[in-house]
Amino acid sequence: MIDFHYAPTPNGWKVAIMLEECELEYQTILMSLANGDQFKPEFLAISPNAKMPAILDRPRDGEEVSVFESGAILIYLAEKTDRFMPTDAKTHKELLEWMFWQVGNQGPMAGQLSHFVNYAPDGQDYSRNRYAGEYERNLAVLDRRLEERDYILGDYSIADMMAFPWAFIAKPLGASLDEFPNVAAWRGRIKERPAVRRAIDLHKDRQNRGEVNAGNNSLLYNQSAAHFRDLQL
Ligand SMILES: N[C@@H](CCC(=O)N[C@@H](CS)C(=O)NCC(=O)O)C(=O)O
Repeated sequence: MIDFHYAPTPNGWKVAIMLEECELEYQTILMSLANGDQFKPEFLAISPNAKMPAILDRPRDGEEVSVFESGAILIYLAEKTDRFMPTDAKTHKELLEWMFWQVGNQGPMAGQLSHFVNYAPDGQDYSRNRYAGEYERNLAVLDRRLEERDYILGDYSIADMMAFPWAFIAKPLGASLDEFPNVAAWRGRIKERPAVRRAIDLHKDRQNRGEVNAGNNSLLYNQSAAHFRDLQL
């Protein structure tokens, strides 16, 4: 059984998609980021950066393993199941390149853009434009990569699961995919996968009833910074 510490955000969806694709046995531990679940000692014990997603794998016949950072989690699950990860040396090298591209480029730029689109006070045009430009630059990088392929590595893999969620929400982030037809087609292909639909819909009933608060508001971000300042004192 895998404990999946989760809130319904793009970073959470990456892991939800892989768990659903592999039909692994898991239970979600739904987090309220706005209420500070990420700072609870039991969560920090498995995710020291105080961010979800994180997992605790509790195999019947082995030792418990905790993993934080979405990319590390997907690689761990791909190695555990032997699925969605290429084994030949050249494509494996490309997998690492695109995983690192996602966590070092697309993810942080999209996350910051989301903050400025959704939560920052008005009058932050420089920052918002900076992140919008970087988000679109990353869409352009992905679009070029998809010119002659259906998926980032040719076959569907964890590289696609990493990059899909932030492209999935391009419109709410204020970006159009019209200029990125390869990304638009790739997004459409992935969106129709049953496992992806199940992952995105995880706890949707509870979200609709207002019981789930992913809660990335500006208060949360300020709390987060303050929490770490306190820890350093
Ligand atoms: N690089 C991390 C990013 C994770 C991340 O930013 N998680 C956000 C939600 S999408 C979070 O837990 N935020 C809580 C906070 O900032 O206090 C990953 O890919 O796992």
